[in-house]
Amino acid sequence: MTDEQVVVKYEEEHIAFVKLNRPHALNALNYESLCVLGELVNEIRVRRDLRAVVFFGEGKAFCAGADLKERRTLSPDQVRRNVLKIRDVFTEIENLPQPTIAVLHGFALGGGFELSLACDLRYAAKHTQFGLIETSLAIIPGAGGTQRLTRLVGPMWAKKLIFTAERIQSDLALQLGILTGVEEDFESAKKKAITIARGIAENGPIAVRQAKFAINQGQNVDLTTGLEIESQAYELLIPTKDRLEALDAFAERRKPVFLGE
Ligand code: CO8
Repeated sequence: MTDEQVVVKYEEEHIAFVKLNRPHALNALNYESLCVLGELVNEIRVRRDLRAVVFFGEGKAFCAGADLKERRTLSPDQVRRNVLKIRDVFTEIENLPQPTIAVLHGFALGGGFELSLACDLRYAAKHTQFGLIETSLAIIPGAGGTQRLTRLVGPMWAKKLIFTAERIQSDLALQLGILTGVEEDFESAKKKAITIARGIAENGPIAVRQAKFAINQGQNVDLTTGLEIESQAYELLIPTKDRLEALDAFAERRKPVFLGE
């Protein structure tokens, strides 16, 4: 480990912020960053008071992908270790019970783009460049990109983007359904993400988690199974105090206060 804090977590009210913090390397992901990222994600997972998570990058980019300088020094087994690690960490991010939002600016390339694809929502600054550029390095997207991008944009566009390794700008990424929204610059994209996170945090937290669970689990199953997952997720909400609080608040013409109980 180095003295540098390669990934930083802080919290504001019910929202966790995870900042990639290797700006001198455009937040490229080395093995240490992946390990710290994984630890922080697992700390967030068990926190009932955290209701949304915002990921962003320090400096002039979100993330330029795998650390190519480190990669050059690795044996094939160490490369396998890194690929397994990145895949596991991104799956842990995807499976976080809290909604996740990525704020993208500068570059979101390779593993950096794949990290954002593991998040639920993506807001980008106008001039951000996106690309699953791995085939230009004689590898393929190995951190979920071939699967998650395809589910978002369909196989034709996923193939075009991955085969050509092209970098696209925010406007096309928005058009393709990769982005939830585009803002003028990093600050406004982050502000937008925080506004969305705060809005989410005001809703019933158990309901939001159950909704995320039902959507994620239902994506890869047939409709009948998906409807059964939804029904079970709903069932868990019936005995909650928050559900009764919502009904009381409606009757009393006030805003509900949800405690996550
Ligand atoms: N790894 C390490 N260092 C990097 C990386 C990187 N990916 N990207 C940028 N840097 C460093 C540069 O070397 C430079 O450092 P220094 O000043 O010490 O030389 C600093 O960041 C700033 O970069 P540039 O001067 O190059 O900045 P530019 O604005 O001129 O260019 C680019 C920005 C276009 C993003 C350019 O830096 C670039 O092409 N970077 C490489 C992008 C890339 O190919 N990423 C890898 C994609 S493949 C991948 O992510 C595979 C993931 C799959 C699983 C991985 C398991 C771990």
